[in-house]
Amino acid sequence: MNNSWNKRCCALLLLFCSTHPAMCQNDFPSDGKATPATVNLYRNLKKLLTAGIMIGHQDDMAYGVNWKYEKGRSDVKDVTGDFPAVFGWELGHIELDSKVNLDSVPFDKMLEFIKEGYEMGAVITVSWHLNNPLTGKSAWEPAAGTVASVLPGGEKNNLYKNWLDKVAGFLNSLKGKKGEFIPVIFRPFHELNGSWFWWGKNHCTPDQLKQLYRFTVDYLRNEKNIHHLLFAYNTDRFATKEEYLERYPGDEYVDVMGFDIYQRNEGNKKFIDELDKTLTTLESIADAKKKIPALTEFGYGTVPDSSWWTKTLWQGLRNHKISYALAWRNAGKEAGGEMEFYMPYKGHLSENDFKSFYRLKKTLFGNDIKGKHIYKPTGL
Ligand code: BMA
Repeated sequence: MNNSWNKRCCALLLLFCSTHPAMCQNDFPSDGKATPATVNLYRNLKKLLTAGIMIGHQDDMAYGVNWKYEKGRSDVKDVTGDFPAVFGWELGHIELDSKVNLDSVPFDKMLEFIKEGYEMGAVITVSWHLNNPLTGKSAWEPAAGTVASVLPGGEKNNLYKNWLDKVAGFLNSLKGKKGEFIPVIFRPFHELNGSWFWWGKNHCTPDQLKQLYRFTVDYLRNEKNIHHLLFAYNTDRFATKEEYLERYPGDEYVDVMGFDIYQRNEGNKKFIDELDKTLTTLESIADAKKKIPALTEFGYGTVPDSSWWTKTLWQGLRNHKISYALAWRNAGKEAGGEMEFYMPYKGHLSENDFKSFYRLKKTLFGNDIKGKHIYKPTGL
């Protein structure tokens, strides 16, 4: 290049950077138009990787074992005196215009809880167990052709767009005190390498899932003009890098890379080994792509082991630099009489061990991240 070309390029670059300052810094979310708070969150989440692992909980402020909607209450807080650092919420049934989600959480209450979490300086993540658009049945009832039916040209594409309009309506109502949008880590189509949901592995090709993911992100960004989201790509347990990336929609669509893992019948040692190994693979994939690794869901149903937190979970997590680990919901007694919870409550047999887990330097809860100002440019 000759000198005058150099000068012209430089001038253009300067002009571009003066109108798009955030984009000229190195680390930017996948959405080139992400709001300032979203960019700050993205960068601060990366910085926080060296500080420790934020511990999160689904539906934490809404209910716990034996209680519902008691202001300021949380099972995590009952046990530790502190809130989680990450709050997970669920949009399933918003697509039906329902006032409550599939777990009976009213959307108007959820909105207030999200605002509260944001004001505390915590991270907000949202999942969506949306119904099967082809059959009208639940997310867990796959039917051949569902994914194809919602893609452009498919018979349910208009219906799916209508559902996304409702998601967009909710996301657009998430505003902080100054009217700014509250950044959210949105993780659609989670556990996509399993086959229990209609978007799962046996019910569509890798290319169809990629198209579905991209369509969803593009629609929210470009048609609904939503720019306060970080997107999480989220499998279940996986064995290899190839398996993890088989359905990956592309770097322009993803900010957080995670997987879900639940301990079931395997012993502690097997669970620790698998968690440890899978996190190592995840970290190397996320590192190569400059994305944020996270344990997007975890749990050991009813935690039937009094030292599970420090002797099992922490043993699997301790050598890793991941952003957060989100425990699933403390539903309490289900309609059928069985108990569902993944965090201890006051009086639970793992309560004391959870306090020790809380005190570990590298587990981060509400008070640990409050002062980090993760939505500010000068955060941390
Ligand atoms: C599942 C269970 C269900 C719940 C669903 C969506 O893992 O907790 O009870 O309806 O998640 O939140």
